Amino acid sequence: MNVKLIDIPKILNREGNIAVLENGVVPFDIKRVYYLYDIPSTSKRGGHAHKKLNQILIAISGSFDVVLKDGKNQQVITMNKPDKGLLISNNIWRELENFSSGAVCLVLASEVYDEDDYIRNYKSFVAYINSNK
Ligand code: T46
Repeated sequence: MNVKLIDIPKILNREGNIAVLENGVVPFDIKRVYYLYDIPSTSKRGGHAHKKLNQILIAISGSFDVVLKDGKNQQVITMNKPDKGLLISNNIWRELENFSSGAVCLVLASEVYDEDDYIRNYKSFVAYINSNK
């Protein structure tokens, strides 16, 4: 599946750590940054795929699960470390769930927001990827 966990370079310090994302670590030019916060633990976010957009998700605080589907296989990745980034390429269905209290999901995105880039229906997603093979 076209997803990858990235180790974010960090500078460890007894007084507190710094994690740094710069060119070379992020495999695309960042055009947008957003974050999900104040998320009720029962929330389910995502439930869509993107035609073009590539993104990196980071659990800046707390934890959550990311369910990933490519139309054939499914995988669940628990995000719970602020020095790990989950690179999700285009054409991957994602669902975010099991948010811990205080969880914050930071997202680095390769494109500005465009609702036309979303596929928000799973059947349409499967039809879309099969038609692009
Ligand atoms: C993703 C997951 C991790 C905007 O107007 N601009 C934006 O940049 C974003 C991200 C959203 N919106 C609007 C669109 C909807 O009216 O905010 C509303 C909620 O968006 P959505 O239902 O897409 O939120 P999530 O949390 O389900 O998904 C978001 C991203 O859209 C998505 O790309 O991978 O976070």
